[in-house]
Amino acid sequence: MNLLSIGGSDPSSGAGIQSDVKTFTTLNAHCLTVITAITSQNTSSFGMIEPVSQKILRNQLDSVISDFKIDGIKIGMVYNSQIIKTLYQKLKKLRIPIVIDPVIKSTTGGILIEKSAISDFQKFLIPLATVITPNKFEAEILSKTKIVGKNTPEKIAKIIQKMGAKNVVITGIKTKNDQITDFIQEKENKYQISSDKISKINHGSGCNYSAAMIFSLANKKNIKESVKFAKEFTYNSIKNAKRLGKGILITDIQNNINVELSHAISKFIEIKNIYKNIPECQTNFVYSKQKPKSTKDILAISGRIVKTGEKVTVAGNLAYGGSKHVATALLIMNKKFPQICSAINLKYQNQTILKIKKTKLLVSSYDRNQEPKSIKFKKSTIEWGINSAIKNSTKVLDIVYHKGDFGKEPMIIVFGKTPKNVLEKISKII
Ligand code: PXL
Repeated sequence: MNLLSIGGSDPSSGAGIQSDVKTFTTLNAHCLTVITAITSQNTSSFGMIEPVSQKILRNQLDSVISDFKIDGIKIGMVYNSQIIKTLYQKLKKLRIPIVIDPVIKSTTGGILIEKSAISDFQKFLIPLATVITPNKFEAEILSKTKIVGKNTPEKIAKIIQKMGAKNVVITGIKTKNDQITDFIQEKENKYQISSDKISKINHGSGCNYSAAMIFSLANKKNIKESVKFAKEFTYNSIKNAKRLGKGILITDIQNNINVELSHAISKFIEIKNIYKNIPECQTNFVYSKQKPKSTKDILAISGRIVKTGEKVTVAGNLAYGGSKHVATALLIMNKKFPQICSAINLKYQNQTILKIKKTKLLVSSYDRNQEPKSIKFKKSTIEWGINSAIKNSTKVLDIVYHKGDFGKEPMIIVFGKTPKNVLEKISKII
């Protein structure tokens, strides 16, 4: 997948083009770039801006558009009217999802668009937007209206939508009780999505949000799914933000639960003949937050990895609470061995067990027949099973299996610290 980021260069690599290269690369997409301006800035202060000439801007756009099949475009810093009009001329005929992040001011105080360019931004760029992602401050500038009282988020979003954006997402609209709420105005419907707020002044989160959004849209996800993905991605980037310079933190997209699990699932379904290891009840691949309290803290595929002939496909999206069975097994394992955060279930085959026994992987099993009737109806069998398989083990187990019961399919569950770690173990046993 090729995604194009159009925006300014940030030498601190916290925001702008450099940040988008990191995001798209992490998401396994190829990042094309068209630079509109060069800024000098670091984590403490903003220096200066030099917009590029119309000639080199046009040439950059022609080079990428003439060569690549572009699946999505993100537009960030545009700085002046000339840049805006050139972008409009080159992009207006393309039928590709476009996310516009209307960047106005940097956290360190840099003004990223000339005041005189705002009206051309509204006139030429906003109509190109599949989604526009202003934060509260940017939405107020674009609509020339403060969000307060009768001037509700909906009213402000509709003003921006009237300028031509198909969908408007106003981020950070309300922050209350440690929650942060985004307001979404689609063509017909409107809604809010809230998530936990992390109070960390950072550099990069706005760029992470809009970049994750175009990635999701380019993957044919709808607006709501894309907002959820962008929120989750950004939440993690802020949570992992690091003090790399002397000033504010820079967001970090490396340790992202969502991304790690998606990568591992993509790798898993590409394993040769993997369909032979998918059980009748299909497969789930799960990854937990640290210290999960319930299966709601465990990310999983809301459908399953399903067998379709000799191929396997992923049905559904990643969602917390998306698995009951494998997630419950992981929850129990994690209680005893907190470093174990990922698991997958595979079809039980004698040949797999023989292979496992030839490796150094630690394996245990349980017999469903041994489950006391008294708890059979109170707790889930998997809970009892994993507990009984691990109770005598002082070392971290890699694999737990059972041979089934009347009407119950036998199963192998592979555990690991991360999805990547689980994949490494799978490669040794199949
Ligand atoms: O986060 C918005 C942004 C976008 N692009 C560039 C920036 C910033 C914020 O500092 O510098 C180039």
